[in-house]
Amino acid sequence: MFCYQCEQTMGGKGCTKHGVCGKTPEIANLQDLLIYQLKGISCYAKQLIEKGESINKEIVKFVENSLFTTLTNVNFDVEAHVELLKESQEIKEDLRAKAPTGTYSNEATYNLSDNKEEMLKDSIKAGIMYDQDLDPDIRSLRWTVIYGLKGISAYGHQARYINYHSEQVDRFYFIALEATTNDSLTVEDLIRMVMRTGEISIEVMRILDEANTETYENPSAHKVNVKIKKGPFIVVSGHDLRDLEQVLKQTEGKGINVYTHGEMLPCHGYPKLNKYKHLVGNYGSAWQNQQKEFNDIPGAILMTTNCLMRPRESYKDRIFTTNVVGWEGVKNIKLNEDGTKDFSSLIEKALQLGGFKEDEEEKEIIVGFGHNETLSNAEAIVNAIKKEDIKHLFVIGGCDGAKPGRNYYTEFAEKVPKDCIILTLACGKYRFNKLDFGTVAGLPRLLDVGQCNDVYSAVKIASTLADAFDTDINSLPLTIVLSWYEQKAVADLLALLSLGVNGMYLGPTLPAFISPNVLQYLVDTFSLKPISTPDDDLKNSLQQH
Ligand code: FS2
Ligand code: SF4
Repeated sequence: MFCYQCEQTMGGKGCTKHGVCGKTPEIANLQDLLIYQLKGISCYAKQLIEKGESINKEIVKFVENSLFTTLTNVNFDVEAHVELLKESQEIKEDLRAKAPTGTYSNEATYNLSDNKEEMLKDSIKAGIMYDQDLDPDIRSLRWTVIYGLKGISAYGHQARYINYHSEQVDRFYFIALEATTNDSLTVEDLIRMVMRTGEISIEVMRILDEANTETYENPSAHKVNVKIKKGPFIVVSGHDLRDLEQVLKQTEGKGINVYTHGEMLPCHGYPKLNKYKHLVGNYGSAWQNQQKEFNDIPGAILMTTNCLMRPRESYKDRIFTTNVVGWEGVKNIKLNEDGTKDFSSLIEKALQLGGFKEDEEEKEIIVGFGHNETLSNAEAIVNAIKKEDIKHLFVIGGCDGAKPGRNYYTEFAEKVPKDCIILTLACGKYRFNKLDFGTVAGLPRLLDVGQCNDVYSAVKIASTLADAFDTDINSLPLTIVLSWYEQKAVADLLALLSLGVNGMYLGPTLPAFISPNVLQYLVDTFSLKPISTPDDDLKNSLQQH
C-alpha cells in the first residue's frame, strides 16, 4: 500500500505498511483500484459529455459516493469496497458501449475481475507510485486534483441528500478524473485543472449552503450547552444535517436527549433543527478524541460522515454508521427508497442503555455565525474597523487532529489581541471554542461560522466587507490561518486559492503530496506560508495591514 492523502501520513511521507488512520493494506489497495475504475469510467463519460450527452444521475451519484468512500476516516469495510468495485465495472461497460470508438487510457480499457483476490493483484498497477518514471510534479498535481475531488464529493453528497446538486459539479467529476489519466497534459495544464478544482469547490459549497439554509433556514446566534444531561441519549457525529433532523424527528416524545458531536456542533444554529427541545447540547470535542469520549458511555452514537476511528470493543455494539461510512461489524443504517432512514435500532439501543444518571452543571458556548448572521452586523463591523476599534480579523479554521503541534492554533487564538475578531470553522475550533474571548465593539470576539464547508460563508463575509471598503479580500485587515487534516480541507484550500486569496498560513505540516516545485509555485503565486510560531505569524499578520 501507499497512501499520502492526509496530514497524519506516516513520517510525513506516506503510509506503506498500515494506515495511521487504521486503514489496512487490503482496504488501501481496493481504494486505489476504485479510484482507477472511476478514472476509467470518466474517460468514456467525458467523450459522451463532449458529444453533448448528459450522464445518468445514478452514475454521477456512484462516482460521488465512491470518491467520498475513499476520503480519510470514512470507510474501512472490505465488503463495501468490493461491492463498489463490482458496480464500477458494470457502469464502465455500459458507458464503453455508448462512447465513441477511439483510443482510450489503460484505466478505461482495463476489465475488473469480480473476484477479490484478482482485484487485489490488479490493484498494484493502480497504486500512486506505480509509474516510477512519472514526473513528480505531474504526479503531485494529479493527486492534488483527486484529493480536491474527494473533498468536493463529500459536500456534493451532503447537498444531494437534500435534493440539491450543481450540474457544473456533476460534470466536473468526469472532466477532472479524465484529466488525471491524460498524458498529453503539461504541468501548466494541470495547474489550471487544480485551480478549476478550487472553483468547483466554491460551487459545491455554494450549493450546499443553499441546500442547508433553504431547508433549515439561516443559522443565527444560539447558545449550546456543552455539558451532559440526565437520561437516555444519542450522540450524532459527522456533518449531515438531514440525518440529524431525522434522528430528532424519530426520537420526539421518546424521552431521548440528542447531542451533537464534532462537526455537528454548528447544527444548533439552524432554526429548523434547534426547534427540537430534545436537541440538548454538544457532547465531547473533535474527532481524534472519540475513542476516549465514546468509551463505555451509556448511550448510542451515529456517525453520519467522517471522521470515524477504529471503534473500541467497549462501544462497538452502540456505534452505528450511515451513508458511505463503514467499519466491519458495525451496523450501517441504509437509505430507504423514499429518501428516509429507519433509525429504530439506534433508538432502541439508546433506550436500552439507559443514559447518563446525573445532570452536569451547564456551560454554554455560542454558535450560528454563518454569513447571514455575521453580515447582519456588517455595518457595525465596518464602522468599528474604520474607527480602529476592530484592528484585524482572523479566520482560524480547518481540521483538528491527533498529531502534536496542533496546540499552535490554541496558542494563536489566545494571543490574538483583544481588539481583533476571530472567525472559526470546522473541527479545529475545539482547540479554543470553550475559552472565553469576551467581546469587541459589541460583538463576540469569537464567531463560529460553521462546518468545514462554511469556508463559503467566511468567503462571503470577507467579500462583503471588502465591497464595503471598495477593495478586495487581500487588502482587508484579514489573515487566514488554516489547519488541515483530510481532503475536505484540500478542497477548501483550493477554493481559497482559486479566489486569489494571498498570504494564508497552512499547518500543522505541509501536504506530502505537494512536490517541492508545486510548493514553490504556491509560495510564489499566493504567498502561501507554512505556519511557524504563533508569535511570529501573529506579528507578521498584524504588520502587513
Ligand atoms: Fe473534522 Fe474530520 Fe470537517 Fe474534517 S470531523 S477533520 O473530516 O471534515 O473538518
Ligand atoms: Fe495514512 Fe492518512 Fe492514508 Fe490513512 S488516509 S493511510 S493515515 S495517509
